[in-house]
Amino acid sequence: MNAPFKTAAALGSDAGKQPAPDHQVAVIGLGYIGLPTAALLASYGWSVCGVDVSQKVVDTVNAGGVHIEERDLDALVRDAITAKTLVATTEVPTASFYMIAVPTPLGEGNAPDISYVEAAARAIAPKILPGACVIVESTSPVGTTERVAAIIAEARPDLTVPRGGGTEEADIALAYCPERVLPGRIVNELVHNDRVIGGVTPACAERAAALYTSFVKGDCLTTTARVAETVKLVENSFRDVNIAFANELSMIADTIGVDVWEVIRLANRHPRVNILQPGPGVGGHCIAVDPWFLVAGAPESARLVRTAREVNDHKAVHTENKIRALLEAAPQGEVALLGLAFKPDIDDFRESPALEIAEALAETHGERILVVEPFAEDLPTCLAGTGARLVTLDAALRTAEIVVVLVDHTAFKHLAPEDLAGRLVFDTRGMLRR
Ligand code: SAJ
Repeated sequence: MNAPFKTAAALGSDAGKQPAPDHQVAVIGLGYIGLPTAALLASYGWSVCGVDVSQKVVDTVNAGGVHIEERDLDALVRDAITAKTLVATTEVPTASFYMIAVPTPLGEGNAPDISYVEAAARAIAPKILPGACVIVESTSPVGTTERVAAIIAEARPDLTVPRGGGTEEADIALAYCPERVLPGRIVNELVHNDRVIGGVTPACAERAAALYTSFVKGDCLTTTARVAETVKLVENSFRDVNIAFANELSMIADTIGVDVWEVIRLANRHPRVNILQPGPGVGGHCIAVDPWFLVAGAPESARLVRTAREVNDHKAVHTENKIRALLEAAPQGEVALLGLAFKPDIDDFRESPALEIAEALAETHGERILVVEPFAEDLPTCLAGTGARLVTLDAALRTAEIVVVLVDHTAFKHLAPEDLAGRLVFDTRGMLRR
């Protein structure tokens, strides 16, 4: 198709402007999404420059190492560094594609903080050449891609920057393409999941799609930037709302005295019912955060989404209170807390309800807490000095009178009824029933 933005070659000859180089990608932010994406692009023949503000991260990657645990990532990075198709730096280079994969945390009052995305846009602006394409991957409130366009337009009056709804020719392209990969399966899902690619204009979406179709085996579906931004928030809100239903059911079941796991197991035998699993609350940097971005965009309308967040946050308090009751029931006993991660078989403790519960309990009962977490070498800082101890599962089972399953790590799944006989047991994940 004829792109309404000017191609690099055209600009190089007829506009007298130097065009963006071909086949070079700059990935801004070498975290859980940026680093796997950068290494994967490198393995698909792109010349990739990974950019991070942390010199330590840059040095680790340039040495062929990784600073995060993720299946298959270490080999991918090592191979790309050895092949010199990936290099890391703290400075944004000139490239044909810029991919922004920086954090978008929650600020005051659960308002989205897009300052890292804005900083990335400011760093890209002086380097960008005609024909280049900027893609935002960070989970963002609706309108963020247009904000990036505005920042670049302000810094570069010499360039024609595309505007929302516009179709006129532009010097650069801008798009939003949300990551949707599951921690623990990132490398596989980067290749196999479908992608939603939203352009500030239709031509921008096509330009960005050229990057994704080079390595994605799923479908690459194009739309507008605002729709793509909303899609991402909706996906994670959908899951949060559904987990909130399961968590609310578990609290209702506690009140009316029925076994929630049995209720869910049997209800799910209905052909159109599929209830998710209750737990100690919802964690991670995505599902526990992103719904607030949707709420911030339409606070009056987003009542169910807000309530789901509140229900899931409250589930952690409910769980903590149930453990406190067990501590009172066995006043001299130690409690073994199994797991601190936000979900099974990962080393990620961000927004983890298990960690939050352990921290709250340690404030009052530190000396009685035995933490078992195969993915931690040391106690997290918030537990250090509280009296809580990090021990092996075997050591915990030697003395603990109370056993609480907070995370259903595979390493705990061999626990048998005889291992727990004579103890007070609270299984927040239903692991022991499976
Ligand atoms: N959880 C439950 N019960 C369940 C399922 C999950 O309590 O039945 C809890 C988990 O224990 C965890 C939290 O929810 O604390 C989130 O875990 P998750 O596995 O549902 O999701 P994440 O945060 O690892 O990844 C999600 C994914 N989004 C969706 O499934 C819609 C992933 O595809 C996204 O890319 C990712 O968020 C992200 O980065 O946004």
